[in-house]
Amino acid sequence: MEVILTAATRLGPIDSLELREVCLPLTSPFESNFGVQTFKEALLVTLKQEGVEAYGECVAAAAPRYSGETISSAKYIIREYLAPLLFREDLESPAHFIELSNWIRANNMAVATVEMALWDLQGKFQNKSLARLIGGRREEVAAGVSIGFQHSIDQLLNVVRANISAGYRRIKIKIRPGHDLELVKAVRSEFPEVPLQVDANSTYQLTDAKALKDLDRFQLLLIEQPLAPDDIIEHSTLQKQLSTPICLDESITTPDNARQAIEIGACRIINVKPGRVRGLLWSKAIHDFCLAKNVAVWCGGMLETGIGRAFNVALATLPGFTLPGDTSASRRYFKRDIIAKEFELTKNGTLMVPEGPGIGVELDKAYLDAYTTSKETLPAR
Ligand code: OSB
Ligand code: MG
Repeated sequence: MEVILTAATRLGPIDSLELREVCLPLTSPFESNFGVQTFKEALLVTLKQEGVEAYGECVAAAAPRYSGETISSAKYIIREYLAPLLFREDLESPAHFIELSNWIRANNMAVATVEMALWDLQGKFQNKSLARLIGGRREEVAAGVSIGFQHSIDQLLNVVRANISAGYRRIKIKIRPGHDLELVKAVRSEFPEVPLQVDANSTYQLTDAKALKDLDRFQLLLIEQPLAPDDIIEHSTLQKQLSTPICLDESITTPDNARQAIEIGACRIINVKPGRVRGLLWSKAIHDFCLAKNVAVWCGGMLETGIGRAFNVALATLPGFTLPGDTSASRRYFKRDIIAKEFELTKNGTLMVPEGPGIGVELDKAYLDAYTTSKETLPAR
């Protein structure tokens, strides 16, 4: 795509913003502490400016389980408070947008949706891939896979086996009290060497420390988010009792709380999801701090469509992303993704980083329209 622009030092005012909800069938049901998902409901935004389209994807779900945000709350925040910032003459950049929206408490997922679309727009205007725009140098990123709860241990082993054969570089399984030791033990006995980690999605309490301590002998890469999101202090108490590194996901919402969590020893690894931390600017700030402190980071996922996946992949090209991400191929999630050229797993167990301008993926618009459940355009005309 050729984009020729008059010396674009500013992004604003944006011509229009479209809010679109889609509902895509998943390849297989995904069961976690948040329930069983058979569809992915996603809120997508499209910014239009001087004939260029830029995209963003909100990681909020329909219900406020993983975080307090929902698709509806994000739409409300975007419509009422964020869209007006886009229509300002003086809007300069994603960083300027973050500054202008700084007064908005919480609602990180809503802000991230628009911030990321602005990065895509900036990349397209400057004819640079998002990965290069943010300073990433990798051409491919290591892919792990997150496996939900299964009906039986045999079924879990089947799924793990299939994903290892497919070439995924790391396996993550979900655990919860009463469904932890037996699962880890089964996977470890069949796959003694596979890089393995577990995700508890806040299902444990400090009084369950013994059950988590029992996992120390299985050489797990990490235990993700054992305790409640606000329990930073309790995580530091727990980490002292475990040799396996704790990795925080839900708890980490800002560069400041990431720094505090590391300073008090609440975690030794961070799962960065740009959609959870207001977008790429804060993701990069968390990355930069962790890199300086020698704390590993990796890029998590929220079952994103090809749009959100492209942002995650670009982020994971930064040097501090040293562990494989939950950045799996399109096919692991969807019968069919909304992008024209789906993300595929390479022979090396990686995803290739798109090289085109911005997020570098094109939409399959007819398919997208067929799976759209609602659409509105701002400013309302
Ligand atoms: O906790 O990492 C999580 C999916 C939805 C919400 C939260 C989480 C997840 C996953 C899947 O584990 C990650 C992915 O493959 O996108
Ligand atoms: Mg998680």
